[in-house]
Amino acid sequence: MTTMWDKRADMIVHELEPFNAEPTPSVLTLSPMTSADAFYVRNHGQVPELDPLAWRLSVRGLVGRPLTLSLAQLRDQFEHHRLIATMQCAGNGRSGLSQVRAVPGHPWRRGATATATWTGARLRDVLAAAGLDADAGHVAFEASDVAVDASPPQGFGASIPLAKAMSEEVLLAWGMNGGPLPVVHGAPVRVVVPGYIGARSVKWVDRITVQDHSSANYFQSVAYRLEGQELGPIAVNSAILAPDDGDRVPAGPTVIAGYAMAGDGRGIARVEFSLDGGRRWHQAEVDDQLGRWSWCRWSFTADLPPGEVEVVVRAWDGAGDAQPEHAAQLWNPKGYANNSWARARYVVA
Ligand SMILES: Nc1nc2c(c(=O)[nH]1)N[C@H]1C(S)=C(S)[C@@H](COP(=O)(O)O)O[C@H]1N2
Ligand SMILES: [Mo]
Repeated sequence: MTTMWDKRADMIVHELEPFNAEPTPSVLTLSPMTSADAFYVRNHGQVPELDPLAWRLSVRGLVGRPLTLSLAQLRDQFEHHRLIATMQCAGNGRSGLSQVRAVPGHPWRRGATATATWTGARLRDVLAAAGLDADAGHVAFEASDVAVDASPPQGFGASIPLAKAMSEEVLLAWGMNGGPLPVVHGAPVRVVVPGYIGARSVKWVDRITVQDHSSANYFQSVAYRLEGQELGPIAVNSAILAPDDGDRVPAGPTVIAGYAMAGDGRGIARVEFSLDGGRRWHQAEVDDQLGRWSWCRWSFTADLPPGEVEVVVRAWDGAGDAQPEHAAQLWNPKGYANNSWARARYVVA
């Protein structure tokens, strides 16, 4: 069976055009890395079909030598780097906020996140080739897809602070999981900003502008803000993937599994679970992180008593930050950054 953009047939499709979809939670437990057919897709506009031979990347603004690079030049003139990074949408977990009070936007569960190996050139190497002016402060990206949900409709764009842009982890990627970057994920080239909300990892990027202020693009200056602040690093969060919320499970020892993700390379320090609503906590087993920019998978075996059982999970990052308890504490009108405790209710028979 052929499916949209070669995705699994069992994806939860939030919108067909533009295509927005996430995997069912249990699919994310199949392997530590996410296969391309299960990787969530977040599109604000139609996927542009770009000719890789005609594609050009311009680098301009506060630089000494503006550049225009073809794909071949990008690949030939810059060192190749490979990195494992988790992509995560700021709207991941939005459905939990909608349960508090309605929010517009796709009701993402906690599958708007996935982990891949990305191959590309370092943004900082390209910026170094262009030569930064002294007053450079932000690096802005623009793409060729037209976002219909922006006002006015415009190409998708974003920016990151110069310090992040000059870090070794930010890539201009043409490869994913050892193969070519799929079109729906941004081919010919996308930005990968590990540890930041997915919206900063601009797909189909064709313009890079070095400037002294952040991007005026709708998706930086209006959307993806929380309490007036531009969203950047991800807040520590976790999800229970299997068994899924609402599942019937047999009484007795049950393996419960999920992921935890820390923002901006802070790493996961520990993951805890509770079977009594947060009075007593126990440690989950946390797998080795695949790399500084990756989620961690965790699991534990719980002896579930018959009846209705709620399992809650919270993670701590390396900076000592923990997930807040309730989605109600986090509710915001656009439904971003719901990093409240992960919860799953089971009917134990
Ligand atoms: N050009 C462009 N880049 C984009 C987007 C988009 O709509 N257009 N969506 C952003 C958002 S909100 C997210 S979460 C990630 C999703 O990346 P994925 O579709 O590869 O999972 O891409 C980001 N980059
Ligand atoms: Mo996103």
